[in-house]
Amino acid sequence: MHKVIFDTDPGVDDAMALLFLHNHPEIDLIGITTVFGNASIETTTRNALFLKREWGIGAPVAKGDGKTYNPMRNPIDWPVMIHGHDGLGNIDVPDTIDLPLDPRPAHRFIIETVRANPGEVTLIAVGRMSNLAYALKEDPDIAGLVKQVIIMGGAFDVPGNITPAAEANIHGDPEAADVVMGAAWKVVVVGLDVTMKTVMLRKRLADLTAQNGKHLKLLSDISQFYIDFYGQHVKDEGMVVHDSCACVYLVAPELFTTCSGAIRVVAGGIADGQTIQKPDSRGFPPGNWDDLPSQHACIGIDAEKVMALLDETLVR
Ligand SMILES: [Ca+2]
Repeated sequence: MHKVIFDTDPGVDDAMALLFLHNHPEIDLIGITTVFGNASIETTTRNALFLKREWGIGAPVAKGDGKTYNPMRNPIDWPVMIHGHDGLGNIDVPDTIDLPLDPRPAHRFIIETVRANPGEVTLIAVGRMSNLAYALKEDPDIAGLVKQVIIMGGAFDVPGNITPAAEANIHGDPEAADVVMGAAWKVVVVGLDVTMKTVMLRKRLADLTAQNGKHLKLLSDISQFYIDFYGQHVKDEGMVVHDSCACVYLVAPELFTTCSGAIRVVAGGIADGQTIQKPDSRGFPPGNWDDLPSQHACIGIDAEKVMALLDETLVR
């Protein structure tokens, strides 16, 4: 069993990823930590509690601080045109959910849960990297106690999605992402190079919902607004399933190819939030990538098999 803490900003594609983690028989979801990005921290946390309640998920929810690693960063508008005003596709999520939060802030929940399960926990981070960076700042030694970190974010040999240089999760907190990439733990970056190839068609989601209406009806309702947005960008009416793609990596890494090397994140200037890897196979004069751990950027994917595994798990 893979013990997982899911660090998330629900978020439509986050909701699908959460259902994948909840349904997969080899995954033990032991915590959900919330971060801001697709919506405010209040909204993403309320949404995490809502999905927990609706899908009967046992894992506790711990709320993030809702602050970038560098407090001087200017706030970015919430992407309401993609995720809706409620962060879940404008389905009228109740204002409050009558479920308790874990009393700890997200970064401390991560620290204490990792310390209680040394060497066993995978962190899957599909929002901004703020909580992970704050956890490392408070307790740098957890890097050696985490099994691996899988993140959805970044873009290496393809354009970004919020600027030509940057992917949104990284762009929302570049200083945090640079801390996460530079820490002495194994990071696998599942970025736009591969996620843009994983598309859930509207029709396919309807077919899956017909097979298992109980949980998928809600997911389908949540997803329609996002598909309306992505429909302009994706052929055949579908949605890119960024966050699910990162979760599939956990149980089927053989469906991905990776490039190893130190990764840095640009902070400031026109390329703010850009991810740049120094491949281990290339030599360069001394520079800013030296003496950092070699991380793993996904550069190839068997998208058909990834989507088949996603389909099969969502209908369980
Ligand atoms: Ca997300």
